[in-house]
Amino acid sequence: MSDARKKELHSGSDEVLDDQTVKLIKSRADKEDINDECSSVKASLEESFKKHGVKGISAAIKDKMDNWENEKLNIAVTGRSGVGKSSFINAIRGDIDESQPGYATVGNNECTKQRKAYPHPNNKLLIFWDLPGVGTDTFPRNTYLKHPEIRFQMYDMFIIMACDRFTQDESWLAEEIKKTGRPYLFVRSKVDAQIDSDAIRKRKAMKPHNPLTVIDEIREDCKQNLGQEKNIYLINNNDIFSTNLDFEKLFLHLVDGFSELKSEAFLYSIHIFTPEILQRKINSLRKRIWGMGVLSSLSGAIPIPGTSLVADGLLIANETRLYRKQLGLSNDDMQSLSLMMNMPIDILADKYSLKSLALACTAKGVMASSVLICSEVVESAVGLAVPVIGMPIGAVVSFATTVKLLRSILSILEEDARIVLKLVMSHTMNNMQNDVDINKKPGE
Ligand SMILES: Nc1nc2c(ncn2[C@@H]2O[C@H](COP(=O)(O)OP(=O)(O)OP(=O)(O)O)[C@@H](O)[C@H]2O)c(=O)[nH]1
Ligand SMILES: [Mg+2]
Repeated sequence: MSDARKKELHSGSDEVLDDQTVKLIKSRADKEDINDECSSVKASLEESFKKHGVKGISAAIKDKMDNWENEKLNIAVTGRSGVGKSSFINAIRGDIDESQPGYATVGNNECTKQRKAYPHPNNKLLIFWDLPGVGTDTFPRNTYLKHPEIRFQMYDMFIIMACDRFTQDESWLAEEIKKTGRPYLFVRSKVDAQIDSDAIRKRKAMKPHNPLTVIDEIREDCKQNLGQEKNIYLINNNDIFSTNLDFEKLFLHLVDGFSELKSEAFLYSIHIFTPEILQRKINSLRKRIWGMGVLSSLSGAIPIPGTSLVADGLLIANETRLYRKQLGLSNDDMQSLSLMMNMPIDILADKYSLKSLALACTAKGVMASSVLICSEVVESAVGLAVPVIGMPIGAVVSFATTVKLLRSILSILEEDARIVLKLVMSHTMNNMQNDVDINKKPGE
């Protein structure tokens, strides 16, 4: 173990998790069957082990686990002036508002004549590029692709945006992108404004207004103008969770539209939560666990005093920190939740049975708690779960301990994340309902 690692392991508080949390982790760990995990990875690990030895596997897994952090992602958002590009870029980077750094200025008077980069606050390598739209006086079709402001070749994905009819210019641009093999999609913004103006028209004409009909009409109009194109998303930049609109689908399209590593980089950078996005994050984090088990069995695992167990406390503590951040349960997230709910964190945690704060453990804390959590749980698993043939028994124990602990911790945090998401969603809905009530004229 390196000196830096030793220092990190022994830094911070060595507080043991409280009794209740230990019991909870233990009961979950008891239920986790890790053999399915093992059998699926065993073969490929044995292969790499033969080829590269212990060091080779370690490096390969570390690369697989952490490489998303080094992935560059350039996403172009193009569209004519005023269609809502800046609003979208703020929304997708986590609903950034005017008071936050990196806010893209939104307004009616600005005009996109120069491209501008907007890095994601969680990941400076994920950049949204605000590009001028095609077909204007300054950016006519015939010079658009070669224009020095556009740099057409450098993007991993194109988002083509309009707030009313898509024209032949946007279809032409899609054709040009298709030739390069890069992915693209269409976004139709300001759907809410069209719904509102339909409501006014219908009210004047004393006809019934149905927002779903307006949405269908917009979808049909997009189809008419874009022909065979399938990837068309209707959104309201001011409310990314609008029901019946497509922000969540658009987000998932972006996740799925990239290669594996870029897809992970996108998923892990974005701090937006809906039930489906949360599920994707959980699935992805769960997939990392076997690799973490192997890493802990290959390096850094140290004996847990007084037992036959070994574990890599630092690895488990770091991974727990990643889960909490990814699932919207970090200390900062909990502070924001407490502000939003106007309730001190401990009372909030008590009222909604949230465990994530209790899991804010240091490496030393994990090691101390592992004794309590793991002794019988892991011993019963050893022998069944051999990650790689020829490994010493200590490594096997470490693998089993790490996998069981991480699975258990993730499943506890998953429950918290779902509770928090429900709280945030119902709070947002209530606020919006209040806004509607406030804006309602008397007698409406
Ligand atoms: N109702 C509604 N208004 C929106 C939406 N998106 C943007 N707007 C408004 O439309 C106006 C222009 O939005 P921007 O985001 O500045 O548009 P832009 O494409 O960046 O404009 P340029 O920078 O001039 O090219 C602003 O007043 C926004 O508040 C939306 O989805 N719904
Ligand atoms: Mg703008």
